[in-house]
Amino acid sequence: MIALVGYTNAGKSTLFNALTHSDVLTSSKMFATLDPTVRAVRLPSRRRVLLSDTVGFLRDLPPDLIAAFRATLEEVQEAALIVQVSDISNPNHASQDADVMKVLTDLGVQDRPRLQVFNKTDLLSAEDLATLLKANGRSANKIFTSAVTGYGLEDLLARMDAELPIDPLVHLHLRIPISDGRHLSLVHASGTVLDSKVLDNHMYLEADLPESLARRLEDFVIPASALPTTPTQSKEAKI
Ligand SMILES: Nc1nc2c(ncn2[C@@H]2O[C@H](COP(=O)(O)OP(=O)(O)OP(=O)(O)O)[C@@H](O)[C@H]2O)c(=O)[nH]1
Ligand SMILES: [Mg+2]
Repeated sequence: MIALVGYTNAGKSTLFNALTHSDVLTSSKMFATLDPTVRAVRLPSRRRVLLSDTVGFLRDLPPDLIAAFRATLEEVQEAALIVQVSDISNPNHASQDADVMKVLTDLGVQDRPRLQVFNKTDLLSAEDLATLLKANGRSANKIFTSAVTGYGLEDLLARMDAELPIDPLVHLHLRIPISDGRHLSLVHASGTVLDSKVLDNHMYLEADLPESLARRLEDFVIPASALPTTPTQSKEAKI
């Protein structure tokens, strides 16, 4: 999981849409509307990862936003990579970034692999952008983007690929309530479902999943000792 974080209005959701637009998988479509803030994105290495959009940070968050904000913090805490987005055209962006960094520190994720994305470069003059690029070079974990024009998005995907730790696949049997669209969509979006059936209001799934996601789904895993023997045998026979 990669989490997009940043101050409100930085362009996280626009970036999220631009990055995931072409990768809405057929298998996850039925769940797509249930959790619009987590979607799969394909990296240049062809591996597929989950990208999570979060509620923007804001000084003096209004009370009705606090609940939504807290819910997304969990995604940030579990993220293998944090992508911090800021609006480079906003003259206050440095102080906003400092606020965001404070929140990340409060969450204990200040040392998590992190990329810094300076978005809305299309609002800068060509000279200002050139100066910034020159000052930052291609060093550090800084990427300049425009979610509107698509500038820098390929670079961003490549950097995500490079920074994201290796996440090997594990083979699992899961039992998830049908009503739990959120977890079902996670399995479909980032894993390969080999077999599924519905029984007693639960979806029984056999899937290959990235280890990081498997950890999130711990509560739903059916231990090998509890598996009925027949389906396993027929599966092996097929292979
Ligand atoms: N010019 C320009 N506008 C952008 C860019 N990215 C986003 N915007 C605009 O900035 C505004 C805010 O974008 P959002 O994607 O909603 O910002 P956000 O970070 O998700 O905001 P919150 O959800 O409040 O945290 C919208 O009007 C977008 O169209 C960009 O690269 N260039
Ligand atoms: Mg948003």
